[in-house]
Amino acid sequence: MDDFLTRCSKAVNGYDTALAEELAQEALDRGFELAEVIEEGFGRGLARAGKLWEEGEYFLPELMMASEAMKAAMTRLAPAMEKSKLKAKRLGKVVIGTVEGDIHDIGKSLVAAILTAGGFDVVDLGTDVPVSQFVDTALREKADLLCMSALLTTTMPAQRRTIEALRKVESNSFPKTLVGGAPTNESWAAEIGADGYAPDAMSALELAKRLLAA
Ligand code: B1M
Repeated sequence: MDDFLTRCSKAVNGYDTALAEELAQEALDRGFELAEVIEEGFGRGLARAGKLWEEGEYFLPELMMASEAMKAAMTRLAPAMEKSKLKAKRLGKVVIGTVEGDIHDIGKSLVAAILTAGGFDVVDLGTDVPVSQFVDTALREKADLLCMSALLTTTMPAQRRTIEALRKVESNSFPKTLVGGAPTNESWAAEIGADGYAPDAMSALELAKRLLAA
């Protein structure tokens, strides 16, 4: 399995879209655990491409091509994840998005995919999501959990503003709140009154299950 995950990682890191799709199909054919393939395989390749970009080894087009390879693999896996969601016990409804002013969508989409595969109904609002859209959608959808991703230190405060706005609304059913994204951490989550913080997609799934069971 480790060898297969390394091949998935290399396909994304090397922005080989055709190979990434092939490997996604192989994962389906061989019945591998898809959450693991996404997080430890393709996702790791993308994180590596991000690191190379930071170090100046990759330029923007290479980074974007790596993210396209990841998206192609995810598209191939999506129908199977939908099916496994139907088979899995429905665990609750999640509204997720990247906060206002922030267009980073790869990590957020990874979290959304893992939550979907793990049995949650996920409404993905995309990126640059205004506070009012988070709050309105969470209440309209009667979400059990509101997940906010922020990748920039300058956009982290939007997580706080969303939680504050949620608290001002009169409603009988409030979602729990979960924050994440590279610059956030446990103490930030505590400071803004979020119910939880997760460092990666798998921890987000585990924490979502724990929060909703509590
Ligand atoms: Co941007 N960017 N970027 N970027 N970018 C970072 C975040 C940065 C750290 C790079 C750097 O300078 N070292 C830096 C932020 C610095 C800071 O504020 N601390 C940065 C910057 C500065 C910028 C711009 C301002 C650059 C510019 O224009 N001058 C600009 C901002 C645009 C905007 O949002 N308004 C910008 C733009 C971009 C691109 C468009 C080029 C591209 C995004 C493409 C896209 O998403 N479609 C991009 C990328 C790719 C990155 C890096 C290289 C990689 C991010 C990524 O996708 N990682 C990033 C550096 C880095 O993080 N190494 C960087 C892979 C992904 C799987 O990981 O998103 O961390 P990540 O998600 C993880 C966890 O964080 C967690 O789970 C995921 C894995 O399991 N997680 C959650 C994420 N969300 C979660 C939510 C949860 C729980 C867990 O619950 C709700």
